[in-house]
Amino acid sequence: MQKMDVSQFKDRYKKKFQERFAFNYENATKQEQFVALGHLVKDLYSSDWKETVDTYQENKQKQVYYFSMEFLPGRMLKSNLLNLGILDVVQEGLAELGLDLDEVASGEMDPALGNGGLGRLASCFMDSLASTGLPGNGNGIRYRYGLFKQKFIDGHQIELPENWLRNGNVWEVRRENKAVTVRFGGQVSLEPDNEGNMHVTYHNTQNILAVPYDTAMVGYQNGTVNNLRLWSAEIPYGEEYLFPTEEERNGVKQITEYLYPDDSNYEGLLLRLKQEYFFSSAGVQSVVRYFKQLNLDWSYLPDKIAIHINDTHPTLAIPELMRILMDEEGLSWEQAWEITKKTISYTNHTILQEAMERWSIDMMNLLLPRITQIIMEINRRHIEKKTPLYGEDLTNRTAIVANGEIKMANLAIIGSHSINGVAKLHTNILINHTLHDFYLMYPNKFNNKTNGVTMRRWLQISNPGLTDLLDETIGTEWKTNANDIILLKAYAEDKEVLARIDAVKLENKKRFAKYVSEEMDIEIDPNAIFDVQIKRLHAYKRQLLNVLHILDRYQYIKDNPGVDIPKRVFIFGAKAAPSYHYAKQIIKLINAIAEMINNDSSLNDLIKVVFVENYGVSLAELIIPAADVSEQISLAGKEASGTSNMKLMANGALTIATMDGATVEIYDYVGEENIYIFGMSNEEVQKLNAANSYNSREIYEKNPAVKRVLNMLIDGSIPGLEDEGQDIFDSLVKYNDEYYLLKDFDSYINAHKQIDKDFRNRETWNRRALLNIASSGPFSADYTIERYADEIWKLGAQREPEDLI
Ligand code: GLG
Repeated sequence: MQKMDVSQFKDRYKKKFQERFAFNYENATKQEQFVALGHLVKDLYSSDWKETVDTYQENKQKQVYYFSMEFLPGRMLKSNLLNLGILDVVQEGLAELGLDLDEVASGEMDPALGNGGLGRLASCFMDSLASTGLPGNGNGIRYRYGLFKQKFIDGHQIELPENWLRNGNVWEVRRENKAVTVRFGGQVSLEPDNEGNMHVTYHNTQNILAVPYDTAMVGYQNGTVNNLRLWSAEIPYGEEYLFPTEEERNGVKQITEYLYPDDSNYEGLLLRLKQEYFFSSAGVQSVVRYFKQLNLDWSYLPDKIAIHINDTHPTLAIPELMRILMDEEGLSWEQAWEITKKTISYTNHTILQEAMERWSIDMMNLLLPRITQIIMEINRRHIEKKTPLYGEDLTNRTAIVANGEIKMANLAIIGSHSINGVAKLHTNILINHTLHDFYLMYPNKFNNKTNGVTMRRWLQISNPGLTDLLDETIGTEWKTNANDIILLKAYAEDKEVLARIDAVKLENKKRFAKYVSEEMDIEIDPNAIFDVQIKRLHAYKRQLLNVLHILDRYQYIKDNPGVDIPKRVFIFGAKAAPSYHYAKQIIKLINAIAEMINNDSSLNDLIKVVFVENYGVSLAELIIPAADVSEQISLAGKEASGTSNMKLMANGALTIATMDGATVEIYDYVGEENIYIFGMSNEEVQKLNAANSYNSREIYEKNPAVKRVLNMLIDGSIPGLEDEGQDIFDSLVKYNDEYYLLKDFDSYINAHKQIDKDFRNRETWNRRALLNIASSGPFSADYTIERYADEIWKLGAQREPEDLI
């Protein structure tokens, strides 16, 4: 890309604006100002985009296709500017034109095409693939409506449609000439031709056109621009098609209409199965079409293509690739199977049983008769081959088909060459428990790839103050080599640097406090401890434990008027799946205690509760740099990895946590003095489960603090609660507290008391914040992605920046 100075930028921007809108930028809305800038930015990377794609093809480089039902990219303007190396120029140029970059940037919609960690991880990976110069593409769904927009009415969560495309989407390019057809329903028959070869014929299928929309994934100042391809379902056109009825039109439109709003919780509906096959089939077809242009023998497919399936949602890519290789390209079962296994790899993101996808065979057969035949045959051969080796019991436990259902994780493991967990602890749990039978069969397929986050969005863009501090102390190498952040350790005793860490944090807290004041009409003190829990609302993540601590603290302050403890602001951001009743009750509870506490002047502002509405990537960018304390309090063994834990650490928050997910690795890097660990370990949880002796009512009866806090839920102390108080109380006392909150209560409260004490000593606290920042480098997604590339995808040689100039 050609470099541009401030005055060139201003000229181009004015011209671009005029061309698009035929009036002056000064009279425009933020959204219009953004659109013009977006188009200008797109012009800047378009030649690199084309060149990257061409080069991959000319060099016949091996490419990876990351199949994911969810992507959560966040607003793309600043990320593109940063990666193109023109963030400063544009900021300055806009300022000279009387515009503020942040304002203009807020004119962009934040596409919520994902639920939480899994979708955001996919987007961090897209950024890292391009930024490390690796040939990697995304493959997903262009949902017409993203994840619902959350509103609170009387403290209850209300879901509104998120029409993110209403003003168009600057970044995408519709590629109608690359469309493919995806078939549903009908019947299949196998018929011999004149030479006796079998042919598959389809009858009465519903044919749907999958149209790709491509979005550039711009690498960090390296000239690489990769592709994210999202598919949209449309009615096929052409003379062979009659004009569709309204019902047919709606049926087609529905497929890519909206994102399923469940996180770690699986909802089995026909439409979801359609979505899964739709984007898996379209993706595989387009990959195969690309491979055919290379004019190589089919056996080279795994040398040129890697397909990664992000959780089990895209597992139908396995039978789909088999189908294409056999039915359309005439390969034998054995050839197709070898190629498929070598091409595909799979990541598991959760061990929660309710999240394990299973589809009824009948439903699958109705919708995808040929795919079902192939799955049944994969299963038959698996059982036939493995039973003599491993015996009937073990082999049957690994069957893909059982009790009238198809188990997607089993298919994903059997039909791929690699399965990885997302943190060391999680991978160990997969190996030793959840997928132990498979581990006995295929020990070499199992590996760990601890998650990572892109430091570009989560540090450089969201925390410019800290970025400057790093640049001025340790230089700028860390931006391309995040491990360099460790150099900051050398400043741990430097009082000036520690004071700056404090000042940067205070600025970020003021920025968030301003948002809270303007949007929520709550005044919070930037000098208070900002205690943050941001993640989907789920019982296993134990937001309720956080609530119990708040209530305990409330009681303590009430009992001790004038007590001298640091102020705390408890900050929550969380959406609940619309059908997850209990999670929604907890949302109501948090809002009710916020209402009670924030309006109680006798508390002297010692506690405030802020529950932001509609938490998503953009709000995370505002909250994370302002956090002092990071809450990672899931029941040990339940959170596969977590990724907000890494972002918060990199921004200098201290973690209060159970030994769960990737937090265990955070502990290893940062050391026990710089983190607050509490509660049961995974082994202790396992033991307690096995002993079957847990009695939450006994804790309630014997522990006065617990009793007092829980009674608040049912004795009318919290205004505005209806059934929620009783239901939540019952979940903890009557139904034996499934996630062991009461068991971990005391040690959690004690850890918080320690935080109160430690926060008082500013210098020590800042030193520990510094050590957290300094230890966060290994969690850069650049390293994670390099490990995927080397160990799973075997991407081999890559373009060097010198080749690109
Ligand atoms: C999952 C897990 C998280 C994990 C994320 C990305 O629950 O612990 O960090 O994937 O691997 N469903 C998720 O968000």
